[in-house]
Amino acid sequence: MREPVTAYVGLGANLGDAAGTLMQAVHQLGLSQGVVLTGQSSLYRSAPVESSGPDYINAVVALQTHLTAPDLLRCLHGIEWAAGRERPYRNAPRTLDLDILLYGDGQISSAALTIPHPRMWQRAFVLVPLSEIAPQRVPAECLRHVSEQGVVKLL
Ligand code: PH2
Ligand code: MG
Ligand code: MG
Repeated sequence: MREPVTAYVGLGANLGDAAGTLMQAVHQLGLSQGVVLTGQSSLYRSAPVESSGPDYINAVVALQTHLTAPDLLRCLHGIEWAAGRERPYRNAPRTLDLDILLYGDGQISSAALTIPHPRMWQRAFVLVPLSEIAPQRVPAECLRHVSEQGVVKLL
């Protein structure tokens, strides 16, 4: 079998019971074939960035996986679908968004998938929870760069 890879997945939602949906998604991810959860950040609240609607709830999880990145993406899409995700237009408010942020040290650029996630380095709602569980993966300069973006850690 392939060596397991450490991947980081960003979770976000701003429709319905966003915090509840995120926690349910983490649970579903932990039950997924070929995935072992190894870390979970706190939940964070932030205003929509290039999006609209209510404030978002965001978090990041770490996992070990034998899945390839495309298979992991398919798994995430299944969990999004089960949470009622619709895609009426780009960056529409959503019940659940699951993004692969990092997949080991891999770099992938295909029509379906870009890793590292292309916008993660500009977004506090990704970098702040990621730095909570994997500070070694977030350059201090990137974190400083987004420090003006309001992200509130929830208890
Ligand atoms: N996701 C987006 C666009 N904007 N803003 C916040 N605060 N949180 C998100 O998760 C988010 C966003 C596209 O995926
Ligand atoms: Mg996203
Ligand atoms: Mg997405």
